[in-house]
Amino acid sequence: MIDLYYWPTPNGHKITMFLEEVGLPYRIEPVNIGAGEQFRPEFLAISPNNRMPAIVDHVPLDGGSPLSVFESGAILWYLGKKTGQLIPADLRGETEALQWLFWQTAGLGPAASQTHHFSHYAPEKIPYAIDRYVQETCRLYGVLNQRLADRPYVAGASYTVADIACYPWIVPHERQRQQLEDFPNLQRWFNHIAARPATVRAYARAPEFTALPLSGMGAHRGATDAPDPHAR
Ligand SMILES: N[C@@H](CCC(=O)N[C@@H](CS)C(=O)NCC(=O)O)C(=O)O
Repeated sequence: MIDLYYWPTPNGHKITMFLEEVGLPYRIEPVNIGAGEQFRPEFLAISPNNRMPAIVDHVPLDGGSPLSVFESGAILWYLGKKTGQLIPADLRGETEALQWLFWQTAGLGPAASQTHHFSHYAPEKIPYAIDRYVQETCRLYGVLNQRLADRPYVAGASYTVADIACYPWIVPHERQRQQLEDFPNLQRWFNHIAARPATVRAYARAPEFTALPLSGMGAHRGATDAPDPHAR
């Protein structure tokens, strides 16, 4: 059994997408980031960066005590290795998946997150900051669009953790002031992943948590991403 520390944001959706795709049993432990639950000592013990998602694997492959993992990219990689799924088996395919996974966590995720912040949450609208992050997000969409020009998936011929990492950050494209029509290869890939039954099941988990009573959602100063209103 996997315990998933989760809130319905793009980084949270990545892990439900993976778990639904491979059919690994999991139990969701909600971490209401709007209410500051990411700072609870019991959560910090498994996620010292006070961010969700995180997991605890109660049956790790080495047969040892429960193993915790934080950082969405590391969690996807850990679960891919554990299950032998969604990471290509050959060296070159694996390296493609790994580098695009890093590209998402180091590039697309932070840029899109800052776009959300400065466009929608910052108490003061700063045109320079909004333009900077909207333009960087646009550049990254262009990189992904080009990458998908001659292959169906981000890492190549098969669906991998790299696709799962990217998809939830494209879902709120309107909030990032991007139009998918401007990126036809990305749009084709996006529509294909949106229709996967596992993607539909993963996003169907979100409303259970957004429906929970929230104490101060969006008021917490450190919170970078409130729940995704585009969650489906
Ligand atoms: N690099 C981290 C980012 C995780 C992250 O930023 N999570 C946000 C929600 S999407 C969070 O927990 N925010 C709480 C806070 O800012 O205090 C990952 O990929 O897991």
